[in-house]
This record gives sequence, C-alpha cells and structure tokens, in this order.
Amino acid sequence: MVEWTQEERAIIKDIFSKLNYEDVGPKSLCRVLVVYPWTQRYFASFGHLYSPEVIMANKRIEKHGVVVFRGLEIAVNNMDDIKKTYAELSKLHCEKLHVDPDNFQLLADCITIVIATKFRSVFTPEKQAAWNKFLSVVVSALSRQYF
Ligand code: HNI
Repeated sequence: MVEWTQEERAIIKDIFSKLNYEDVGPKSLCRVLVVYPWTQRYFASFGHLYSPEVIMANKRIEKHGVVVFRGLEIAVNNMDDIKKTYAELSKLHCEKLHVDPDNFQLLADCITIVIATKFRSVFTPEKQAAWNKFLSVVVSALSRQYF
C-alpha cells in the first residue's frame, strides 16, 4: 500500500484543481504521439496522424486527451487504492487494446512536461516529487494486469 503524506495529497489535489483538461489533455497526448511515434499505432482508428500539425488538429485525439485526464482524476479521488481502482482499466489496456506497458511511462513523462510548462517556477522540485510519485503509482497500477 502506498503511503501519502498530507503535503503530497495537498500538492496533487491542488495541481489537479488548477488544470483545464481540454488544454493539458490534448497537449499531453499529442506530445507522446509526436515524440514517440510508435504510440500512433494504437490510435490507427482515429484517422491519419502523419505530422505534428495533423495530430494537433485531430478531434478524436483532442477528445481522448480529455478522457485520459478524467481517468487520472479517478486516481486522484481514490489515492489510497489506485491499484484496485485501475484494475479494469489495466485489463482493458492489456487484453483489449494491447498497449505495451512501457508506453504508460512515456505518456506520464509527457504529462509532466506539459504540467511543468504550464506552472513554470511554481512547479517546484517538491511539487514535482509528489506529482512524480502520483504518476509512478498510476503507471504501476495500469501495468498491474500484465503480470
Ligand atoms: Ni489509455 C482508452 C486512460 C495511457 C491507449 N485510456 C483509455 C480510457 C481511459 C484511459 C480512461 C477509456 C477507457 C474506456 O473507454 O473504458 N490511458 C489512460 C491513462 C493512461 C493511459 C490514465 C496513462 C496515464 N493509453 C495510454 C497509452 C496508450 C493508450 C500510453 C497508448 C500509447 N487508451 C489507449 C487507447 C484507448 C484508451 C488506444 C481506446 C481509445 C478509443 O476510444 O478507442
């Protein structure tokens, strides 16, 4: 069981309360698709994704970026048992979507870059530490049903 300090809980909830999912969601998903182009294969049904401009303009990608952040919000609201909370989502990514679990960390890294760009100097090392811990738990919970 992951232990959270009151400070960590407060930092993560505070960051989330300031996020506009319509902004950070698409930015994070587009970034992972551009920086790690092999991730595009999972979104083949979303249409052409052959250039950064086309990826940014894709409405289904835009919408899905928001879906990812709504998924993260569920983890924030269930911080004491993210593993159980994500059991079905992990199963879906493993058994139905066949997403290689290494990609979860790549998306987590892109999310952190988008958050850092948004908050700049307010995103202190202490805040990054709490945020990083949260995303690590998310990545581990999403990877859980693969083993
Ligand atoms: Ni992911 C569907 C959350 C990482 C590819 N994903 C979802 C859904 C949520 C979600 C929520 C919707 C589930 C449902 O319909 O019941 N995904 C998350 C989270 C992360 C993540 C929180 C990590 C932070 N997903 C990834 C990664 C990939 C990925 C890294 C591939 C590179 N996800 C998908 C695909 C779908 C999906 C593909 C189905 C999309 C669709 O609508 O067809």
